[in-house]
Amino acid sequence: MSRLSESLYAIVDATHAERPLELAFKALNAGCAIVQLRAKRLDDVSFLEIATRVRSACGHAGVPFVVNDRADIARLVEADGLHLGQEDLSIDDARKVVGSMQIGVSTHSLEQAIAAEAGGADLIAFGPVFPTKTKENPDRVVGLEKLAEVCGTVSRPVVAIGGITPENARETLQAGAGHLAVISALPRFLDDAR
Ligand code: TZP
Ligand code: MG
Repeated sequence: MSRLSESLYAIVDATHAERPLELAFKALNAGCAIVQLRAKRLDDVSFLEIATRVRSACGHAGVPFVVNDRADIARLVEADGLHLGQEDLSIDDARKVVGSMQIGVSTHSLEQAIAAEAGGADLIAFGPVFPTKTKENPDRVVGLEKLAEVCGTVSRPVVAIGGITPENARETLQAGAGHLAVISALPRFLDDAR
């Protein structure tokens, strides 16, 4: 059975993690597949500084680095990807800033997932699959059946997000998710990977 860390889309949340850089380095050491930096309440200078350092670490590790929300910062640090929510820039507008960079889009229904793919998303994040306390005003829990439906419908890779833990990781992958995006349980996944 494959190691879970290989399926990990590690979201380093600078609002929730005490030491975001340390967490990013740990995730890379554990062999995670992708690192995303999320910073809802960080000033621009700090966001750019952390993004520059995580970008560099990801480059050395050969792991794709994704910036959440901020097309400008993604471009400045030459990230591999930008991640957009339903209320962020449209894919078309973001492309004017980041060009051909990979763009992921958060979706919360089958309709949104289909629309994101039609709009040119390279990757579809779908959730919350399970209840989550991390996101402010989270959308309704979608569950594993809906995840499987989305995975069976869209052609782009699907990343499952929301309430994913080492306990529910396997069933989430079995539903068809390519990767597991994790914020609060990330330290637990990394401890398990040692
Ligand atoms: N989008 C949907 S759920 C979520 C986001 C950003 C939060 C995921 O955090 P956690 O702690 O892994 O549930
Ligand atoms: Mg967003």
